[in-house]
Amino acid sequence: METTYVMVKPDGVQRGLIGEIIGRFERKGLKLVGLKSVVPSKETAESHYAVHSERPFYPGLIEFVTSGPVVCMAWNGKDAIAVARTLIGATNGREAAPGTIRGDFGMDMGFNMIHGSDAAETAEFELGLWFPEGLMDWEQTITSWVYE
Ligand code: DAT
Ligand code: MG
Repeated sequence: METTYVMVKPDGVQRGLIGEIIGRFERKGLKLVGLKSVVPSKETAESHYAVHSERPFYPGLIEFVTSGPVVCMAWNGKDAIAVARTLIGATNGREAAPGTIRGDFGMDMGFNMIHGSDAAETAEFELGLWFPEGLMDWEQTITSWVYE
């Protein structure tokens, strides 16, 4: 079992897609182990996107992600990191496959509504960054009907 960090970005919140996005992860069979909404600080946003700090789009990305509320989530399940990335779709909404979140709702690269960790190390770092208080440890009764 893995846990991944997923975040509805300010454009997803502004467009009223919080429920739609959370619903897709719930219906897939992932287990919610962290959920909150915050307006990210510049420090947190800069740490989160530190790998992109030398890219030309970085200043705009930081301004965008700190511009309003985001929804921070932690989802747990088998191969949760890859499963979440599959649900999310390609970075550019115009190229993302139909059926994915970005493919169904997005038309842009920067305004792509959602973030998902891309590997085990980044998930661990991002979960610690956004949920320093820790995650919820609970048994979900449907688990025995999600996995054989
Ligand atoms: P992803 O969010 O699919 O993991 P990424 O890690 O490569 O994509 O980039 C992080 C975010 O930065 C991405 O969601 C949108 C923005 N971004 C990436 N490449 C960009 C570009 N060429 N122009 C503008 N924004 C970009
Ligand atoms: Mg990424």
